[in-house]
Amino acid sequence: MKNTWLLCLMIILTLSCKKDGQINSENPRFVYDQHGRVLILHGLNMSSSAKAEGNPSDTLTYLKHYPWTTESFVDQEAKEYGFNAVRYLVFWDGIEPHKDNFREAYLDSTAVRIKWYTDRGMYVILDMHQDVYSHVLFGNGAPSWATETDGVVPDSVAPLGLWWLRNLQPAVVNAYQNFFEYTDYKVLQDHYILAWQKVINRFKDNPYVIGYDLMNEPHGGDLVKTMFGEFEKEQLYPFYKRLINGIREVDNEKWIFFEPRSFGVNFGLDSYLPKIEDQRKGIPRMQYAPHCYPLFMEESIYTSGRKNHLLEWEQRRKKELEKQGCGMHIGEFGFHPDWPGMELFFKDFFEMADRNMCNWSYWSSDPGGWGPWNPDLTESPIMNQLIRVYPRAIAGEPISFNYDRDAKVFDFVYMNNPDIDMPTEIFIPERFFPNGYILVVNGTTDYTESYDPVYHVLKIQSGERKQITIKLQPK
Ligand code: 9MR
Repeated sequence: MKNTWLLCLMIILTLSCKKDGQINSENPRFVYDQHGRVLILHGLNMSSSAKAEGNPSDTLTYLKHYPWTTESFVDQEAKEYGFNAVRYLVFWDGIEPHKDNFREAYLDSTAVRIKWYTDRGMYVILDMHQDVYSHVLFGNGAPSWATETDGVVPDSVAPLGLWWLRNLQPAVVNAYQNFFEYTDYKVLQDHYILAWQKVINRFKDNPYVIGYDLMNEPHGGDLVKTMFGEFEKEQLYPFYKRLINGIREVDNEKWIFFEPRSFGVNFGLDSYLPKIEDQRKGIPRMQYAPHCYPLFMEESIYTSGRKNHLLEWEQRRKKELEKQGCGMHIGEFGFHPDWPGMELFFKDFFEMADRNMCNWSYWSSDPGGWGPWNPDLTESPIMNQLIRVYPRAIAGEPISFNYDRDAKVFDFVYMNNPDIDMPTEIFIPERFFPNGYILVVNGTTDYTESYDPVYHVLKIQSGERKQITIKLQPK
C-alpha cells in the first residue's frame, strides 16, 4: 500500500515537472506556442527605417520611430511569403524621450503596427534596438538625457565611412562605458529596465508577442575589455541579470532573446558570455540570439572558399549554445542582391540554419539595399531566397528538417505528440509548387491531412506517439 502511494506521488511529480502551461516538454531548446507546439520562426527585421538617427540637435527625433511598412505588405508577408514572425524594432528614446516621461503615444502607434502581424498569427519579437548607443552620437537607441559622454563632443564623420566603426570614437566609448559600468550612472540601466517594463505591460497579454530581444548588438565601449571578455563577463552578464529580473517581475511567460557582444562575435569569433539564467518560475524560456555577419560581408562577395567562415561561425555558436542550454534565433543576417555569389550564400546559410533547426530574421525588410523589396516596392531577388518550405509549428519535437531548393525536396522528421490537439503545419510556397504537392508520410497511418489555401499551409495531425517522416515535392 505504502509503495502504491509512493508510486502515485512519483507519477504526479513527474507529470507536473514536465508540464509548463500548455508545454509538455522539458526541452528548453525551442520556442513553443500557446498550444504546446514547437515553433520554427522565419521572418524579417522591421526595420532600419524606424531608426531616428543622425541629428544630435534634432529634439523631434522621438516623433519618428515607425517602420516603412503598411498593413498590406504585412498581409503579403504572412500569406504569400510564409513568414510567421517579425523582429520588430523599438527604441528607448521613443519610449522615454525625457527622463520619467514615458510616451504612451509611441506605444499606441506601435500597438497598431504590432496588431497587423498578430492578427495574422505572426509572432512578434520586440527588439530594443540601438546602434552606436544614441542619436546624439549619430546612431540610435538611448535618449539624449541618457547619453553621458563626459563632455566629449561626438564626431560627425564615421571612420572609413563605416557606421559601426563609430563605436571606437571617444564620445561613443564613454557613453557605452557609463551605461554598462553601473557605478556613477546607475539611473541609466534602471531606466532601461523601466522602459522595457512599460513595453511589456503594453504587449504581454497578446499571445503572439512571443518575446523580448534584450538589447540589439551590445557593445562595451572599451575595445580591450570587449575583445578579451571583461565586457561580457563583468558588465553585460550582470546587466542581463538585472534586466531579466525586471522583466520577470512583470511577465513570467514570454521568451527572452539575448545576444552576445556584437563586436567580433558577429564576424565569427568566440563570445565570453557566461550562462544567462532565466529567472522565471518554471522551465527556462531563453533563446540565444546572435547575429551572423562573417567578415566576407565587407568584401561584397561570396564564394565556396568563404563557406568555412560560415562554418566557423556555426561551430562557435554551437559551443556557446551548449553552455547556454537553449536554442538559437539568428536575429540578423543579410546579403546584397548584386553581390556575386548571392544564391550560393543563401544556400549555405539556410543549410546551416536548417541543420541547427534555428529561428531566423533577415536584416532587413527595408526596400532597396539588402532588402527583399526594391525601392519601387517590387520584389528584389532576395525575396525568392527567403521563401522556404519549413515546419512553422510542430505538434511534438522536430528531429531534423531540410529544404533543398535545387532538388525541390523538403524532408522532415519529428516525434509526434498526440496530446497536442493542434496540427503540425508546413508552409508550402505556391511559387515553388504551382501545381500542388506530392506528400509522402512514413511512420504513421493514423493521420489526417488538410491544406489552407490562404496561408499555403499543409496541416497534418496524427493520433500516434510515433516518429513521423515527411517528404514533400512539387507535382
Ligand atoms: O543597415 C543599417 C544601415 O543602413 C545603418 O546606417 C546602420 C546604422 O544605423 O545600421 C545598419 O543596420 C545594422 C543593424 O542596425 C544592426 N546590425 C547590423 C545591421 C547592418 O549593418
